[in-house]
Amino acid sequence: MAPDIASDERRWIQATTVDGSDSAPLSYQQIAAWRENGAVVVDQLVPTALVSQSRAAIIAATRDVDDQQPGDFGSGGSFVFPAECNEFNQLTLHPRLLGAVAQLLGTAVREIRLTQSDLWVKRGRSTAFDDPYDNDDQRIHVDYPNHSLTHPPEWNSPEAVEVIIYADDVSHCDGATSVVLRTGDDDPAYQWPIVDTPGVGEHPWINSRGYAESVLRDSAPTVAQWRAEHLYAREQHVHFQPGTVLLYRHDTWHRGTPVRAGAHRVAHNLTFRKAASEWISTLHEGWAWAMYRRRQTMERLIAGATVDQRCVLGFPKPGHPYWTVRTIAAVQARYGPLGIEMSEYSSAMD
Ligand SMILES: O=C(O)CCC(=O)C(=O)O
Ligand SMILES: [Fe+2]
Repeated sequence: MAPDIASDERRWIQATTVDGSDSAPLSYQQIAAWRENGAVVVDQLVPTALVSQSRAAIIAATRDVDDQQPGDFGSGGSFVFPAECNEFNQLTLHPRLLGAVAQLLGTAVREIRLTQSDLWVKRGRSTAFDDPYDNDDQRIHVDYPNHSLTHPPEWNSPEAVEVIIYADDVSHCDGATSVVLRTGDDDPAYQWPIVDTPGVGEHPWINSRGYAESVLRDSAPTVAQWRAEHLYAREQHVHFQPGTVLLYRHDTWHRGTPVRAGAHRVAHNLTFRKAASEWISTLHEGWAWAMYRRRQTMERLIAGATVDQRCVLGFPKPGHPYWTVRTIAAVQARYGPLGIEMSEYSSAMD
């Protein structure tokens, strides 16, 4: 197991401020950090007010949860897109966030798709919970195995962006995400293929660091040794305040670390993929179930969204062969009562 590192000895990744336009918010250096090192941490990408309002909503909704029980990732489906929280939905499709994702993937906003948006209250425990599947002190991992049916493409052709929006201050709650920044093509941490992680191939799926590394020490000692030397020993921790955003990738080594006893860390986890990468699946129930709800939250979101935001949910873009005079009229008939504006779809037919 890797040694515990006191927080004053930690190497921190500090956020840099975003100051570009809404459609291209990130600087060349911020994009290069993500593309080369696998992660970049930024401030002022999304409005902090939306972050704190979503935080307040989930804290209120989960007031009765026992802090000392084992915790799994995410909200268990209770706070996923589309949620009954306008601020959370707005953050999920915030134009500056979409602009940043498109910059990182080198594509247009209309060519990206949302596949995850989940809010997670991670609760600090007074005593560690002794369970291999507990999320408090995670094993170092990459995320692709529970998003993609395949393996991430070659490093220089990324197809997905992962996002964590933090709603708390790390100096009050701990729970910093740790990341291993890639140093170049011959970085021993990033040799191809990326399979030496619990849950891939013969390595059993275990979440908790202590259990995962001890099982690997028995079953695959060279893998355990490599993970200790090249992954845990190189961890750097994300320094966050409310509104800080970590942008990383499906092939970036990282993990969640324990939250301070008694504290709550609220984090909004999102994933966007390129439209063509259909092997990256939507992580939670998704939009179809959401349209089986009496409140019509999803339908209202579609009607009120911009054309770009609709595309990110998979709605056909203007000019797509789906659109004919008759389909435009039919979709107008469905969403017109909810206020949809469809002139851009009609003009693209001319
Ligand atoms: O919570 C964090 O800081 C990271 C979580 C994570 O990596 C995961 O659950 O896959
Ligand atoms: Fe992860």
